[in-house]
Amino acid sequence: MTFWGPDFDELRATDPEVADGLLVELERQRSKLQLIASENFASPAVMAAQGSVLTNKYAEGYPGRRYYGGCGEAIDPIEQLAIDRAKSLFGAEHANVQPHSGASANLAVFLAVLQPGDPVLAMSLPHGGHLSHGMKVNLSGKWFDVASYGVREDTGRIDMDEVREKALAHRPKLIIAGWSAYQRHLDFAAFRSIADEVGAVLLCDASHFVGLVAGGAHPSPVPHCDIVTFTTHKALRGPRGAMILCREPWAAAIDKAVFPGSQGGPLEHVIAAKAVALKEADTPEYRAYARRIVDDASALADAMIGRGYDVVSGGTETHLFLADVTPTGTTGAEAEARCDEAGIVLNKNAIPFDPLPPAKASGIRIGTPCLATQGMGPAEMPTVADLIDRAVRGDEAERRAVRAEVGELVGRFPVYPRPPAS
Ligand code: DSN
Repeated sequence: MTFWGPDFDELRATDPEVADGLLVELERQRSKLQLIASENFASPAVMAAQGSVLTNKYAEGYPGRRYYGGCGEAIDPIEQLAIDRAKSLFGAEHANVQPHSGASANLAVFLAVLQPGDPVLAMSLPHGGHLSHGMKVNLSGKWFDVASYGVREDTGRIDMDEVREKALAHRPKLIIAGWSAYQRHLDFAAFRSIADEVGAVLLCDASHFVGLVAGGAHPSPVPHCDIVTFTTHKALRGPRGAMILCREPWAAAIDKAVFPGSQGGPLEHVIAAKAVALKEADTPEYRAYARRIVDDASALADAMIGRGYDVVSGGTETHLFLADVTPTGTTGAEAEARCDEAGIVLNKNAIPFDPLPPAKASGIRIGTPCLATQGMGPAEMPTVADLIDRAVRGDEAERRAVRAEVGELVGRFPVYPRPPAS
């Protein structure tokens, strides 16, 4: 059978502007150092599933119970494969693979668990939480009564006694464990015990670290939590999207909250790509990859500390860390811009108790999932730290020199390799 799928020549003929943009982005990803902690390079197999005829199919409902004909031959088996692989990989009782994004997954959980105005306890955004965990201008902050916990100023770590005190005072109906900028393992057992003490449902938003969990390089929240949400495109290296795992008693409510509660037709091409990513994650190669991400992050954090940066909590156990750039006389925003000029892509980030507004911020967030996908190991991390440091502290000429060295480094660890010149 001839495969009918993405045809770049066809795109170039039909829409050269979009085709050119795509090539520019491919070159940007290939030629710079990608240190954004929430990004990765999806495999050709993941992208082939995503860029397929599955995009043409409506499939509202779930496998075996759809509101459209034509789902039985391929759509149902593929979605069921994704569900079964997710349950098996994470040891979960139930999986819903339809959420379009992490925020959509969290929204579905709120719909399943909460009524408007209900009390919620979640990590504060300025301390590393996520906007969908109760930020004032987000739906979660507008519709629920959200109290927040944070990290201790002296340790940079979450204090579970403080979480318990806040839970006893606020009596949340839902407690959210999870973050987008924190470098330590969460104490899932302690969260469970607090949730039980106050009668709360325990949700873990594992978006950032679920790829490490899949590879056995991070403790799993699944045995401790009622519900776990996560995006599939970070360290897990799947397509842009999300999933929800839950205990069986929550299964019907979660499925109903995703569809028809908060979404319509599922993106079956993305679900197919999620299935591929889950298969890729269930391999010894992926487990070695997950370990390398953590080893790289730890080595890079140590190398940054050695160059005078204050790393929040003094190091990392995950795929990322926050480095305070104040000792260099810059802000996070300036450091981000200087790094970009030198071919190093990262993001400014508030550090806990940051005196600067978020648009400036005192820190930068550095993650290693992309570097590890390229095959860089701890041995390369002192070089990466040196390039970041010189980009941040140096002048324009220095940044030009760094740009050239970045090109040389990524040339030795190519991602999406170029075909040989003909
Ligand atoms: N925006 C993602 C991040 O960069 O952490 C989280 O949604």
